[in-house]
Amino acid sequence: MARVALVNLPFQEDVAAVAQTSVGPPMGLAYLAAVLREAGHTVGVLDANAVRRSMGDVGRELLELKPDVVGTTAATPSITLADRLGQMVHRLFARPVPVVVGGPHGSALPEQTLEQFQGIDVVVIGEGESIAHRLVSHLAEGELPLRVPGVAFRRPERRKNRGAGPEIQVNPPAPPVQDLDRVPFPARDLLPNHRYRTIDAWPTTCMVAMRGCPAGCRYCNVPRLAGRSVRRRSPQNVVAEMTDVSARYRVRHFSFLDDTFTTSRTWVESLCQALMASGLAGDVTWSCLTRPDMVDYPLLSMMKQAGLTRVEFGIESGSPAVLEMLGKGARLDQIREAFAAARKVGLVTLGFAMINTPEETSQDIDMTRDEVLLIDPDFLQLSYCTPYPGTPIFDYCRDNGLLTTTDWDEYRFLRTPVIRHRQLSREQVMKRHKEIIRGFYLRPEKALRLARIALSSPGTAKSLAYTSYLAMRHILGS
Ligand code: B12
Ligand code: SF4
Repeated sequence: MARVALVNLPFQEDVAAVAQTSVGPPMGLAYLAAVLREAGHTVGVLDANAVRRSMGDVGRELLELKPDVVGTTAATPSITLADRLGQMVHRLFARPVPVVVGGPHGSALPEQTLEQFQGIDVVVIGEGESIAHRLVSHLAEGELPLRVPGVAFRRPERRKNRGAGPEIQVNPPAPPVQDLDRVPFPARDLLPNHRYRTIDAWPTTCMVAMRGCPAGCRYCNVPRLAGRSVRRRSPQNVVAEMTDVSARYRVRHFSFLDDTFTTSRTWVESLCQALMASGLAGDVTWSCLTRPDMVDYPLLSMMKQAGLTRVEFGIESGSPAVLEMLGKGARLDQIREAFAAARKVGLVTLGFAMINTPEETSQDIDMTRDEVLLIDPDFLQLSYCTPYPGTPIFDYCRDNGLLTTTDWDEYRFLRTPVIRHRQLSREQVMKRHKEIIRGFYLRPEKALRLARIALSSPGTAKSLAYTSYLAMRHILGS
């Protein structure tokens, strides 16, 4: 059996900005740790992001752990950091220690990732639970994972062409786990649980109740990463995990990471009933993310009764033309109604919107500015539309000469626009971004509302005070 170190890279400093102030557990790595441990491997998880460790610290901890295999997860803007980790691991150990990278970037571009980043030995495409044990066993024995599905790796013994690099083998995809109840609960005992917070709750933790999304938003990686058919855990299985976690770690708030929590009304109703029957509903709170066209007042009321305190929806844009371009599939009236219903029910709301979408005009940006003020969610996360590899928007931007860079470090949606705007310069786009954020947050009624939310519980006050500090630093400083 192998010794496996799973590293959550220290990316937070780079992504921190307004409303990007939550620090959550690396759920993918925690699930893999549980599966590998169940199979008999020795696993350590180093959440360098939450405990604010530098790459140098990570190196020192790895030397102590002496792993046979190192794994990490990477979104597009952290893929170069994953490569740095790999290069460091290759230097640190005299024996070969393979470095495996999973997550959205490698899943979208497995071959290119291996060509571009020599620190990465194996890319995992899509979900890892069904193959992790086989993969690690092969690698720890010094064998290539020739017949393990869902992975890509170099074949040093085969050359692509004379003089060119080694051939890259991309294996057929691994079938996604169908019965999610059979996956063990994430190994939270290996995580620094007290470090996790969200915008309005601390301490908190995250939950994953389902995988996949039926929608087809053109800017989103999820349908390709996890499929368009939704697989759900049973409500009983979800409640069992929440009960266990709240007893063990005294966590009082759970953030569901599921992209579209309310795709099945029946499932949500059963979950709410199970939460109420278990007594958890009065004891813990939770938040979730969903589409505005998949909720209504009665459903949100029931969710509130079962402990829901915050709901997050995509607004995306105030321009119907942009919504159409993005393939959002939700209309402005539905978006407004969803926020109004959430407010009426008494929920805290967070809205996601973006500017600098392909072919967007300056007037479209005005419409988005006006729309977010009209809808007035409690929190707003305004990003630059970012074309992540593997999405239709990426292909569109590439094919129409709208990509300003393929330096993946720049693909941070709150920080840098990477789509060429046809009317505005990059500086003008960034100025518009700042204006909208300031116009939204720097209002007396907003300050009052946030103060009221802060007073709702000590955990909320603590987290919101910190969130406000970071937000103000960002709004006023940059
Ligand atoms: C939670 C989350 C975050 C959290 C991360 C918390 C943490 N500590 O890791 C925060 C808020 C910090 C975050 C930030 C960002 N995120 Co985010 N995030 C998500 C979200 C909603 C859920 C991720 C999750 O936990 N899923 C559940 C677990 C079980 O699945 P998983 O992580 O995919 O892991 C599985 C497989 O990928 C695989 N796997 C993954 N890693 C490994 C490693 C090994 C060794 C193996 C064998 C397998 C394996 O096996 C796992 C189990 O099946 C996803 C949407 C989604 N549905 O995936 C977006 C998503 C991943 N995020 C996205 C984006 C864009 C970002 C940001 C770039 C946004 C920004 N600020 O600019 C940053 C980048 C941060 C970074 N790493 O550099 C995009 C990724 C696009 C891309 N190509 O990069 C996604 C897909 C959302 C989307 N709609 O497109 N994010
Ligand atoms: S943005 Fe949300 S609703 Fe749209 S495809 Fe992605 S996960 Fe699904």
